[in-house]
Amino acid sequence: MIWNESKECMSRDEMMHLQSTRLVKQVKNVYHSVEHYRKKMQAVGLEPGDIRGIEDIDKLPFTTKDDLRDTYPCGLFAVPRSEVVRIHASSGTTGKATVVGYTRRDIENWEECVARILTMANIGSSDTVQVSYGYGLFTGGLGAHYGAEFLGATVVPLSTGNTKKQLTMMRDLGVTAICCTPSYLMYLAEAIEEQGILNDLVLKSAICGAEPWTENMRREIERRLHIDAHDIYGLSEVMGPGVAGDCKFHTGLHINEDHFFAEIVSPETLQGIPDGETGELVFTTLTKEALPLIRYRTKDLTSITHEKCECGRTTARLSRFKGRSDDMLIIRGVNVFPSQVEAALLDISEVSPNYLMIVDRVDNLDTLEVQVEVDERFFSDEIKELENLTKKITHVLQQALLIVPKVKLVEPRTLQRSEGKAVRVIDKRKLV
Ligand code: DLL
Repeated sequence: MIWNESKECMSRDEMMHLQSTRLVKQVKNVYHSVEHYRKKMQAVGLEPGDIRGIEDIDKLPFTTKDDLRDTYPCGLFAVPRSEVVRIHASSGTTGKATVVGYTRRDIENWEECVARILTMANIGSSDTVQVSYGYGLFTGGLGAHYGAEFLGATVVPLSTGNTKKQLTMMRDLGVTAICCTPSYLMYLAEAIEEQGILNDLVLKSAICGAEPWTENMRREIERRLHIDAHDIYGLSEVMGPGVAGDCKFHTGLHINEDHFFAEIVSPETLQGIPDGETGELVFTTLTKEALPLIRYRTKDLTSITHEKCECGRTTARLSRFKGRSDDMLIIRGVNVFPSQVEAALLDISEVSPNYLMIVDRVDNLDTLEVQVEVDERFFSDEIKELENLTKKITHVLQQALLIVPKVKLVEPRTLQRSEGKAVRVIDKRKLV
């Protein structure tokens, strides 16, 4: 089934026409409502009238996470606060979070986008959907929740953690679909095998995203749980989950193109590159009211195709994500920048800002160890003192990163120094 045939199966000409009309309106809107955009456009001598359609998009300046940071918290909002009905946030590159907002209409469009993707995964009103993405400032939980509810499905809002309860609910409530990160689903699959309860479950599909995963991992999940596993993509700045997702043919993620115009550019030259070639994904939000973004550089690496899919949808498709062009890590679904660790450590006088992050995946769960050099002036042989310092650093990093790292103190000047770019991260996770 297709949730919204009139939008998902438009001819390319109709889609481009719709995108053009929406872009022209959005550019006028941001020029008049957001000082930061107006200044950026004026700096390159651009007026709203210069943008007459999608073919003019590359005249517009790019937007990056820095623009959001420089206008923290809500400087890019295009509506008065009274029209904002929801706020979410994700990690910024340093101490400051990236704050995003939604009007009532934004939430309605978001619900629709997620409902389209759940429909691609064959989920409908008679399904019971367990949402095991985190609820809160992260967009995963509430985003999936509203979309599933909009579809008319029965939603079980479990959020993350408490695996025992997740499995009890899944079995007792007859859950037929689950939304969670792929690594957490692998972890659940193991727990299900250990408890020998697979035959008690009626699970038929999973909608996984929020972190990179491979086609092999998707197949492995399908094999172990006897379900269909689907990919869902999104990012808080642009909306949250539901920007794109894959249908039963698994030949790329269909973009909700009537809301988000996608470009693929070279991260070096920022010039557009042809269909099928890998580059950085850039989005312009065509309908967002609270936080419209013009040519937002996602830093995600992928390629695009505009060919019609076997499922009947005509929307452009993104290939499975191949990584990022910056140093952002995704640990247990949470975005982490090494610069956040550095910023947090600078506030602790007993340590030097030399650190090493070791990311691994143990039993399908991501782990983070942060090795920190103790400052010479504070180095002590007293175990109690070192324990207290470890606790203090763990607490500070947990506050900054929203995940609990394992902190390991090391003696002064023991972490390897590098002559070029410092090596701050060792990521041992192998995506197979
Ligand atoms: O992760 C939104 C989301 C929630 C998507 C639940 C899907 C499911 P952020 O926390 O802002 O938002 O992180 C966005 O996560 O730029 C990608 O690098 C990565 N990402 C998200 N989905 C996928 C995916 C949510 N399907 C960042 N494959 C993005 C690979 C993904 N990477």
